[in-house]
Amino acid sequence: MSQAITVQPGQIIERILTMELVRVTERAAVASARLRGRGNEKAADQAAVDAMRRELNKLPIDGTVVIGEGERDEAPMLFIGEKVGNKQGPKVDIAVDPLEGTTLCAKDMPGSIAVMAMAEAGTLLAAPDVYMHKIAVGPGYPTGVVDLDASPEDNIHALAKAKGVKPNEINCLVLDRPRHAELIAAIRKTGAGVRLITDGDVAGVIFTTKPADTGIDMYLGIGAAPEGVLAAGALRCIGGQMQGRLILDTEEKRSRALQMGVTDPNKKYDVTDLARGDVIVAATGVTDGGLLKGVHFGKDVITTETVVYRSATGTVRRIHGEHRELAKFHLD
Ligand code: VTB
Repeated sequence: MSQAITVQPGQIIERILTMELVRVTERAAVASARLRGRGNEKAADQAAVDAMRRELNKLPIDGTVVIGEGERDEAPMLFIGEKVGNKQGPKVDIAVDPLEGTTLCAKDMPGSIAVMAMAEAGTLLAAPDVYMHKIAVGPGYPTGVVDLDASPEDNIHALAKAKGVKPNEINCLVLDRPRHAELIAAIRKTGAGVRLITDGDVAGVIFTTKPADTGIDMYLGIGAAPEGVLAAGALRCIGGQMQGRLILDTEEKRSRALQMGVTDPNKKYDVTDLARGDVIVAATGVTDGGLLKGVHFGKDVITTETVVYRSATGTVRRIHGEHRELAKFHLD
């Protein structure tokens, strides 16, 4: 008896592409991992960009980079608006951060990843490379339990109540930056804990989706906008709530944002405004970290760990790769 096909026709290609995304982030991760601990952020990033771009251009997609290495004049590769793929496939938006946490990689510290998202064309926010105020919590809470415009105190109390715990049992994750001194003090005043990270807030947001494993209930603070879109893509797949607002504090930033289609500079974006269509997100560890193991180089084998999220089904796969055809990796 033949089995009914349960995948919608329009989604079949996308499903097959899930594994292709894994290949792309694996290659970017391996390329930059060779430069771990060399103190050269630029070189590590460039290696990841080259590998990611080369692999993306092999994919059967008609892709447009909406989140990339920068605007055309400042980034020769994977710039915003660059076309990627062999054009023999669906029109898709591409968001990349070939090496998220360049400093972590250059210093061989935990948590650098190669990450990308692919989504239905026109559905990812084309965010300029500016800062974004962000707040995120994992799945299972009532909609609107926390709010970007509420005080940290109110958010912690609301979240604690919804979780059924005391505020001092809530843990928040914040980027360790001087700009967050007040935020950190306000969180601690409630009795809640703050885990500080030096970089890597894509993973930081994702940590909120598994508080029992990560110990993190909420992400708060100001990080980069492109990373906000990538994190939102992952939350669309796993569940959870996120809000963000671009920080457009100069005329130059506002006009740059306007050129990218941002007509309301004060808009509070919800997770579905940041990534509103079908989306797949893949991330491979570069250095060992809380989300993923890093790349390990053996004599005859290179190992990688990748997680790939798909919004159409909410499926999350963790893929432990053992790569034995080492010759192809020497390109990287
Ligand atoms: C964060 C962090 C990134 O940028 O988004 C941060 O998660 C924000 O910028 O890994 P500042 O470093 O200027 O504070 C990164 O550090 C790099 O993109």
